[in-house]
Amino acid sequence: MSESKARKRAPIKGEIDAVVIGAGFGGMYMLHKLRELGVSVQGFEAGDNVGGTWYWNRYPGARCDVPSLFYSYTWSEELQSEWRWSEKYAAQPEILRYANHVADRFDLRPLIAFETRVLSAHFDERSDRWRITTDRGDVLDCRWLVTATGCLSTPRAPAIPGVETFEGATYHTGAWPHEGVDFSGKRVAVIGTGSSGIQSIPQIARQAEHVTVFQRTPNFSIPARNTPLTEEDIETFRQNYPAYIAMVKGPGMGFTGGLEVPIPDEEAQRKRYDELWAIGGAGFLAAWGNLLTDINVNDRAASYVREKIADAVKDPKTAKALQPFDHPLGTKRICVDIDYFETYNRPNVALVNLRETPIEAITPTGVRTREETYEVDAIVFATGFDAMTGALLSIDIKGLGGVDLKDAWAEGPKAYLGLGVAGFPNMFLITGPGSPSVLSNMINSIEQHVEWVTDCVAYMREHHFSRIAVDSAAQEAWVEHVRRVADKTLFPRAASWYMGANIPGKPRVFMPYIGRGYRKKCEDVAAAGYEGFVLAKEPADADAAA
Ligand code: N01
Repeated sequence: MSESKARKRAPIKGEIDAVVIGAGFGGMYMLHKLRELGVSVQGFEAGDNVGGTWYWNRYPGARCDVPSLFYSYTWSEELQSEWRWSEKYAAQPEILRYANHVADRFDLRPLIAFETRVLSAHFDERSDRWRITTDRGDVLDCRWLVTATGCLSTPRAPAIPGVETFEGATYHTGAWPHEGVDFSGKRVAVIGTGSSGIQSIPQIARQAEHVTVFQRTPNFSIPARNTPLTEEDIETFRQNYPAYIAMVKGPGMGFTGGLEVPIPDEEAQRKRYDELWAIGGAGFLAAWGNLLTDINVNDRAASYVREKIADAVKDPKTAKALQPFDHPLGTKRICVDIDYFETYNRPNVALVNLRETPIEAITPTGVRTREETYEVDAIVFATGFDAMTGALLSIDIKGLGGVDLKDAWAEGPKAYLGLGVAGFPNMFLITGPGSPSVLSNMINSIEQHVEWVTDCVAYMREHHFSRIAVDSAAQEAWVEHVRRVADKTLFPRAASWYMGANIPGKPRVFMPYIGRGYRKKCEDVAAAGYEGFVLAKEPADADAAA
């Protein structure tokens, strides 16, 4: 959206209690809760509507990999009972409709300035307030800054030589044109085979004249077995809802990794995999509690999936190239697909294995590998995101002493509980690095963080605190704990975006928190008067808190 097309409005200036950046599921709920608390709040959103990740990722086949009944807010019974999902895994348009419904139902739009990017956030230690500026000329001073900028919201296109010379159309799955794309009669290159590529390739192949998939690393994918939801499905879910809520609010946030469980013999294992394969979806990873911690257990499950790929793909060379080999199952985000591997049996789809023949350049008319040039009309980059930190670090955020967040995170992101950062008082991250975030059901994690932040703001108001600052020793201890817990799993063995490995030069740190008991830890911290944070009544000696 160019600035000239953006809706005109006067710049917003002055003082307010809180600013929330982002109007996805995190930002929307945060706005609702703060307003409910009686806090004056302004939201800023780069898009021209709500929905966050579901606003931007409109590529064909975009669909949630968490069952829709679970990918729903739980904080409003009315909302829960009046919204009806149509499919087991909702497609992007339906999730976006849900986000819009929430915005209307709870009258959130008046709180949000759309088509507005926050440029800077600078902390003023004399007033304990943040000064926020935007690309629309807004200048707002606020006590609390909440970043709800999303974990996967900064699309990344690789710097392939010659990309700027390409004369056809280029698209990124994470910034898809709103009007959609008609690939009929077109020769299309898709670069990237993560979740976005795996979801979009079957859909593009149905429409385009020809699709060439450029794959650097094959990924594990489990069939979704998507179906329409029946009245019976919904009734069963309603009946089990209290148990579901108890599980969500339980200490483990539903994550069951790391358990030592006895593994039965080969035949019984196979039976279990057959059952889970027939059910479909990411639940395959829950086959055994130690699937993500014990390489022997993982190897067997991975072999099973590789066999399934070989069964699905007719051409043996293509099947071989599609079998993941360089990471344990589930240590890169597991993909959930509809007809992905079967799509390679179509006569109009070809796979180029970049491990054998890397891309050398993009030419004005196609993609050139070491061995061949592929003439195409369009290129789809399904090349992922600068995950977890990209959106935050694209904002000029300066905390105590004018320290830049980019410098504070030069060795990788450091945050206490994924909620706050030492040296950046009164700033809260929704699902920040060091919290379960992308390893959990995002909606549940968002709700937990929003509610924790709301309670914290209420506490500060009640006790007349003007500053809450993360204690750097508590932060160091938490970061170390996050690392140690991750090291007990197989996750660090994969060059994944969880590790920052997809971005050249990004420090390799396992960013999400994979341990159990996270919710309880956050509750205990709050109950102990915000242990690990330093609260101050007056704008004061900042160093005491940093
Ligand atoms: O991105 P990715 P994504 N030349 O980073 C390849 C969520 N999501 O957008 O592995 C050639 O996973 C790269 O290859 P390699 C979900 O959490 C959710 O697909 O680096 N290839 C890889 O194949 C997911 O994990 C849903 O060797 C290049 C691909 O691009 C996350 O978003 C749906 C390349 C990037 O895969 C990210 O998924 C979609 C190059 N220079 C996404 N550079 C749901 O279902 C990169 N690649 C909810």
